[in-house]
Amino acid sequence: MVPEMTPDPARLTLYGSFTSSSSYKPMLYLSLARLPFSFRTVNLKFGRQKEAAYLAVNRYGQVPALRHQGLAIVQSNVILDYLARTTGHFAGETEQDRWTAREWLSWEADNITNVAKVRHYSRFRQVDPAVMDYFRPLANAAVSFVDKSLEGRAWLVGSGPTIADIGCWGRMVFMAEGGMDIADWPNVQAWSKRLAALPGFALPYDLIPKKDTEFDPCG
Ligand SMILES: N[C@@H](CCC(=O)N[C@@H](CS)C(=O)NCC(=O)O)C(=O)O
Repeated sequence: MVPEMTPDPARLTLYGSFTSSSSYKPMLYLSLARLPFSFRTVNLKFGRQKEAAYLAVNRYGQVPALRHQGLAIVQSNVILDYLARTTGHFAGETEQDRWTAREWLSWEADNITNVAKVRHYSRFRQVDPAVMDYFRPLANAAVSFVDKSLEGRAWLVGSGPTIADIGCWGRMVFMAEGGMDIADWPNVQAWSKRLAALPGFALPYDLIPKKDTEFDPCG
């Protein structure tokens, strides 16, 4: 079924998919922020992301997408930035923190994406081993950089969780499905436990529904 394309403009409506780390990022934000929203599933297995109705929302033919107040916002990190700016959670305490959080999201898209690739090629698509030999060291290097950055600190930016943590963790969450053991990066592992202790936290398969759902945490 094609997801509903005429959502209530006043309500946050997120389009996403069950197995997608990019969808998990805004889902996690909304869950941690305890915000009400509508979830509309876009079934990647059936290619719904390439259908005209969805392409009208997200020209790249990918999940996620967010609709709100007549706007269509795509790219998971831009969605995180939008949510932080409009709903006021996890943006960062100071002006510098807010820019540093956005900087992490930009870095994430270049680097942690390699973790997603290793997971994708392990779980969804068989590739020549040479391809894995190329991406695995890049994935390891990205997680190692996060690990080093977390040395002696609880969160990537400032003194509390921000969209930087949600964006970076959200893309590396499936690392075990790519054969990457989080225990190899002790600071990352400790950080993931801090994230998991936040009210509203859930892992992707517990958080992202397989069908259209209304989330009303306060209702
Ligand atoms: N840069 C994009 C990446 C989005 C992305 O890769 N989405 C995947 C699922 S995680 C997707 O829709 N794949 C299906 C396709 O490309 O056809 C973002 O961060 O939103």
